[in-house]
Parts: sequence; C-alpha cells; structure tokens
Amino acid sequence: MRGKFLTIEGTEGVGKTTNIEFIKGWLKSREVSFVSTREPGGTPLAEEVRQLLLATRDEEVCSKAELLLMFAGRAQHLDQLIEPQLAAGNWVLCDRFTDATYAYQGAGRDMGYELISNLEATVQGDLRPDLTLILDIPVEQGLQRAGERSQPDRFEQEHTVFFKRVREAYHNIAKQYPQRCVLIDASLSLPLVQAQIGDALDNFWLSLEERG
Ligand code: T5A
Repeated sequence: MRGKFLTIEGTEGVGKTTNIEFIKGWLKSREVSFVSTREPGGTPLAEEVRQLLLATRDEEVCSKAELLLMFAGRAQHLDQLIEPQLAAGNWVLCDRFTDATYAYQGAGRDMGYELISNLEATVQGDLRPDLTLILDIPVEQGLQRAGERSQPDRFEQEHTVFFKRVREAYHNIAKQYPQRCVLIDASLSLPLVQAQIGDALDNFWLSLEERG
C-alpha cells in the first residue's frame, strides 16, 4: 500500500523542527516505516538549492527566481525521494512543502496564486499531502524564538508585515482545506502543543482505520 504524506508548516520559529521529533516518536510507536525530510532541500541537489535560497547576499533575489528555485528543488525532491518512498509504502514526513510557497511567495512576496498553482500542477501532478499540521503563533513570538536560536537567514530578515501576510495565508489554507489541514496553537508550552499534535495524528490514524 502507498505510504502517507505528512507535512508540517508555519511561520518562522514556530517550532516545526522541535515538534518533528515528537511526530517521529508517534510514528515509531505505531510501527510506521517512514522517512523524514524537508523543503527547501531533501536531496543533495535540492540541499544545494536550499543554500542558494537561504544565503544572505548583496544582489536582490527577484521573486520569480525565488519561486522557480523552490519548485526546481521540489521537482528533484519529489523525483528522488518523496515519490519513490511513498510508492514503496513508506510514509514521508516533510518539514514544509507547497503550502509554504503559497504562503511565502504567493502572499509574503505578493505574487498571487495563479503561477504557483500552475507550477504545482506541472511539478506535482495530483500529489498533495494527506495531512498537514499548521503550527500557528503570533509573528513577533515566532521571530523572537527563531532569533534566540540562530543568526537570521535571508527570509528571517524580512519585515514583520511580510510574516503577517504569511500567517494570514496559512489561516486561509487551513480554512480552505479543512479535511487535510489542522491548525495547531503553537504559542503554548511544548507539552500543550504536542498534546494537540498527538490528537491530530490519532484522528488521522483513526480515519485511515475507518477507511480500511
Ligand atoms: N520557504 C520554504 C519559502 O519561502 N517557500 C517555500 O516553498 C519553502 C518550502 C526555510 C525558509 O524557506 C522559506 C520559509 C523559511 O523562511 P525552514 O528551514 O523551515 O525554511 O525555516 P524556519 O521556519 O526558519 O524553520 P526553523 O527551523 O528556523 O524554525 P522551526 O523549526 O519552526 O522552529 P524550532 O523548532 O527550531 O524552534 C525555534 C525555537 O523555539 C523553541 C525551540 O526550542 C527553538 O529554540 N520552541 C519553543 N519554545 C517555547 N515553547 C514552545 N512551544 C516551543 N517550540 C519551540
């Protein structure tokens, strides 16, 4: 049977990396065979693309170049890792996917959704995540958490208003795809965030069992 595709999303410093460890533990407890990966990145070539995208530089990066690099990495990632793993029956847990493109490039960079939707269809065909956890946090709180952890990358240097557009886009995605997306209040303490994630995963598991 084909594996399931889980994605985790949210604005900067929302706690994706921290909570991925929790999700891995949940998958192991259910004896699910899985791989954990991320975007941008996930294969050697796509990780090189990630470095190009995150590096701070004097030259301004135009939005279309940024968007196409995101999808170039994604095409490679899908071809070399995500599709083969799903086809082999393994679950794929991915730190960010195309929802991030809608939120960051579509809303944050104000590019709109049409071009993204066309690229999504070209690069992914029908492939969409089976479950997306959207961690939600006030922008200022997330930036503070991210800032305490490491030097800002090219995206983290954006203004607060950019991230407010990104957050709003994630809210809209959660509303648009209620079957696939679960909005998690990530402003709470870690145990309370993980309780919500655990519930979302349990419900997803139950829905799979019900479908047989
Ligand atoms: N991007 C990506 C696009 O623009 N378009 C796209 O299509 C894609 C795929 C890199 C960038 O690429 C952009 C978006 C990004 O800017 P990334 O590597 O996922 O993507 O970058 P970040 O969102 O910056 O991810 P981070 O790893 O920096 O943040 P996380 O993983 O969300 O946060 P995490 O787990 O490292 O936590 C941050 C800090 O908060 C603490 C942690 O201990 C850590 O110190 N923390 C908590 N503290 C208190 N309470 C809690 N509940 C906490 N949870 C975590």
